Amino acid sequence: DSKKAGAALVSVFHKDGLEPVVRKLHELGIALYSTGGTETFIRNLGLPVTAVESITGYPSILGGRVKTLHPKVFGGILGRRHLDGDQEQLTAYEIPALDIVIVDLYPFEKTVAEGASEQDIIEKIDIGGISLIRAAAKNYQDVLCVSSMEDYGPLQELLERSGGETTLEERQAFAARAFNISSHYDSAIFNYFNRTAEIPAFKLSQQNGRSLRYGENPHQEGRFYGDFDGLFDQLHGKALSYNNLLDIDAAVNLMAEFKDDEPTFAILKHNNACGLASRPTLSEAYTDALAGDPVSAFGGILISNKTIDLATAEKIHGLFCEVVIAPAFDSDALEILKGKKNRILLVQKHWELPGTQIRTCLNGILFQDRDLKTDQEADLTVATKMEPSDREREDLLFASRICMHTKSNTIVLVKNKQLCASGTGQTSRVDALNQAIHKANSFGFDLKGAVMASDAFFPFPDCVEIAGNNGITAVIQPGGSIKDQLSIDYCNENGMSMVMTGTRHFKH
Ligand code: 93A
Repeated sequence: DSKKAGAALVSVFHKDGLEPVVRKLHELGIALYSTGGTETFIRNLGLPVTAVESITGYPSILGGRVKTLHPKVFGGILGRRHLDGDQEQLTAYEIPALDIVIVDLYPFEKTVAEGASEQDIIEKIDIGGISLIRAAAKNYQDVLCVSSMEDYGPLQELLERSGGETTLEERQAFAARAFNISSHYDSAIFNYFNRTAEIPAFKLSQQNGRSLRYGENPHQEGRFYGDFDGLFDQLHGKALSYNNLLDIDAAVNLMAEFKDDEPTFAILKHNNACGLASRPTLSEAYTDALAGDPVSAFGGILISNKTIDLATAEKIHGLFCEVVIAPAFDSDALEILKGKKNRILLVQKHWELPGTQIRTCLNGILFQDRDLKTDQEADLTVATKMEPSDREREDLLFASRICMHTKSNTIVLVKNKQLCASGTGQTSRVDALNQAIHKANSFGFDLKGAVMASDAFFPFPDCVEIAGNNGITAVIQPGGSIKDQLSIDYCNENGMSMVMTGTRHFKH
């Protein structure tokens, strides 16, 4: 089913990158047909090109709204090469067969994003281009459909390799991509018209033709719809997996809380922090983050709020880890970290995360605002006779920022801007606290003077009792239990302080 192309129709918005493609088409003896601006572009390269107007007998009319919408164009794309009837009609009406269609659509989404006027936005709804794409993709049996400037490169490679011949499989792959482009384009238009619509349109994210290495487990296929490249540059390492993405999401949300702090390093496993520390240098922050749980750190996700320098990279290199995320890497640091072939190195380009969260549920979709309510100094009400010290206040807010990004039920223990341990995803708050204390002790932390954060209120005074017995001196929690007073009484009788925030931070 290999086919040699005779003619190509080229109608593209973005002309950059087009030159080598049209030069190659010409070199291969493939005739070029084109529209207005694209035709001028090709002619200026000194290549022969036929204007679509000379096939249709119509000029571009209505300010360019109707350029290619004509049976003489669409007939040449949709005609089935193996049907005698179709071929007879193409001959009878003098319709030239178009075997390759190259389109790059009007940039509708970009125009909306730039805040253009209603009129400008409406004019950027491509009608002819999208029809060309749909027609060419529908007739993939005979026609190769190139549906965006991102496919100029793959087309070029194909032409170099095959001399203008394409296989059915190749044409089908380009057609699949074309329908992804066209459906995404129409979804974007729908979202613009339906401005109350909350569910955005996502594009399938592809790396080397595949979306993800695999799903949650290797026997599960996985795909990611979204704009990974908008947030990250991958500098090194293997393709991402489903779990990598979930961990990366947890990591960037957590580190966003510390983006303006002194150097801060976090290590995550299974979407939860197992180490986090803020220090005068990043290298110290890394060491003290790792000390939080050097066992869990194996195979973890590392993230920092500052450029990774050589000293930090040398330390990281000794650890087996899946992903390292940072706003930048010093070149000598990068050299070292690239020493492990599979290690995924990501530059995080910005901190703007979507204000909404979407997940599937019972064959439907759950939708909510992201929890952006970070507890601040001004939100704290001291409930006890004892006031927390300045150092404790700082640690309490530090702990609450980790707490809001840890799976419920959770208790987070912090001392001197270092995560000592947390209990994560437990079915009872007492279990979460006991897990945290056990972990902290096993890694050699002295909890005397440590602080405790809880994602939700204490229904009973048992947690503060256990905390007090283990040397913890200050507590931060939302408050709001009918038995709050029992916890407050215990703190008052045992020289502990407690602050209420009024904000629950469940994370399920
Ligand atoms: O206004 S349109 O929807 N009407 C058309 O008939 C048509 N045909 C191609 N826009 C149309 N196009 C688009 O024009 C293509 O998708 C491409 O983005 C652009 C190329 O125009 P030019 O070659 O004049 O730069």
